[in-house]
Amino acid sequence: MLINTVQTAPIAGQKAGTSGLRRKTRDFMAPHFLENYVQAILDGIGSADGKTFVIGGDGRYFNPQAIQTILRMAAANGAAKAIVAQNGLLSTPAASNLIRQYKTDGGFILSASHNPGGIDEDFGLKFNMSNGGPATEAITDAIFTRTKEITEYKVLEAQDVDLEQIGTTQLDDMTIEIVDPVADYENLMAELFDFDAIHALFKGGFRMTFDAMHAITGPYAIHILEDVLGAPTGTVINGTPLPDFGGGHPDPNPIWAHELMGIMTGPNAPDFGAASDGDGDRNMIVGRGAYVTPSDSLALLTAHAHLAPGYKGGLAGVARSMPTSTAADRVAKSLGIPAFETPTGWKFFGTLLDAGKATICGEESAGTGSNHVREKDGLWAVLLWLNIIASTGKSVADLMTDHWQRHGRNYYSRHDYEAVDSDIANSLMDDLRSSLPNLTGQSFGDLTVSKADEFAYDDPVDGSHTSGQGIRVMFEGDARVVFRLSGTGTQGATLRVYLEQLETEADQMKKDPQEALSAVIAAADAIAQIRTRTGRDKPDVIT
Ligand code: VG1
Ligand code: CO
Repeated sequence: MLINTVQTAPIAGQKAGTSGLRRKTRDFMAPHFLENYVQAILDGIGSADGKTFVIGGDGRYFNPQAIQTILRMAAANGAAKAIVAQNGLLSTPAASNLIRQYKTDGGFILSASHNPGGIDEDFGLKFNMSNGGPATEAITDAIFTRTKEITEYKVLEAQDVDLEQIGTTQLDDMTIEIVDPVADYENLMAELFDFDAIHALFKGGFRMTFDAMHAITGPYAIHILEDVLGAPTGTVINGTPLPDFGGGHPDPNPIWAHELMGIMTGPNAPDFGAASDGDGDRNMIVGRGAYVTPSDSLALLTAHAHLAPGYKGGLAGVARSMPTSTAADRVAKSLGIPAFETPTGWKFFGTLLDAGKATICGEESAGTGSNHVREKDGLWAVLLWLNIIASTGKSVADLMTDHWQRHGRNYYSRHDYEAVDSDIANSLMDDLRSSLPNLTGQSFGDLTVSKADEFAYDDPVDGSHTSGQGIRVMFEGDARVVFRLSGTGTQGATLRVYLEQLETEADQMKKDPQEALSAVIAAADAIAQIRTRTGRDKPDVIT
């Protein structure tokens, strides 16, 4: 075999963000960039020698070429085997499942998730560990260190591998197993959910629209919803994965999934609507004329999960990321189970899931999942909702109204200011940080600050400490604002402002969220001077 050892310069500063490394596609395509990062990963995890990896991606531009490079490098670095999804198309949750099911040493997931795709857009690469979850901070730090010192990488000189045929092939000494990406995932879902009840629901005339947003979930959703569960053909829209996602942002929120929102609020709207993101790990849930915020979705799923066969014994606990609303905590309290609060990013749920402390986890950004894999899982959430609807016979709107009457309603919204000048964003956060000691007791309109801090986390399982995870300002009367800079953007900085206000009066549950939150929104601006500093008069995206 011909292994080339290529001399190269370090690619310093390639630090993985919230969910792997994301850069402009052209950066990833630049000479040696992808190769250096892949070698840094293989070095950062110890070595590739004798190991088995899962490889696949969300189908975006450069996915096929990048997979071939990773295969050649894994082989040159001594990997024993690669399990590759047919045509390299693999959703993030399905990848997590394959890593676990085949007891591999980890996997390479090629995705920039909700970021747009194309040669002028974004690409990403993430390494998941043998538990199926995103690499921990210790591993991503080791990879980052390697990016700064790397001087050479190993790559096999070989032809591209044909990834179209399911079966086994060789790349020199490395075995490549090409698998059907949907089959194993479908089996897992069939174990967790009452497929017969959902089948009967569709048979009874229940209608839904699933918007795959031209991203990876199309084939999974068409097979599971239409072929297996009997939903009518056409239930899944935008179901063919495209390298540029049809020019859209595959981000499942009312802004980017506006086609679905139009259908759900239009005449003849179906009973249920859902969408998923670029790599299939996030979800949007909407009833007829009733959008469900992700934080509320997590709370509702926590309250009703026992209706699905996979969770009939109840939940060990629920975990949410810090900026996610406290709605799930209120359910946990009523169920008598623990609620955990972690930093943003799925990697922080891994230890809790592995230790059996949490069964369901979720984030305000529309990621929900459970201990069935170690990633958030868009279709899983959709199927659990369908299972709950089938078991209760209630509509989405009625389920939510009942939920609020029982637990109170946490009005919630996230305001994003995108592509802000990095210096401006950083100084805004720095100044906020320095103002923290003086905030307590100050009033902004009718709201008085009860506590203000910067979130840090001590993992209750492995004891690891993570700091600088967002600035929280709590107000008397169960209101809160959180300020945080995104770790997934590729252009300038994105400031995320998370707003929350609890309402427990039964007759106050039907307000427009922006209206219900107006006092918190005003306080947030007064505290951080967002408009003055960024020169923006409103957020770019409100979800
Ligand atoms: C965003 C979300 C976060 C999510 C992350 C990855 O991160 O806020 O909750 O875990 O995306 O999701 P940030 O740092 O931009 O706020 V995905 O679907 O892009 O893998
Ligand atoms: Co995603």
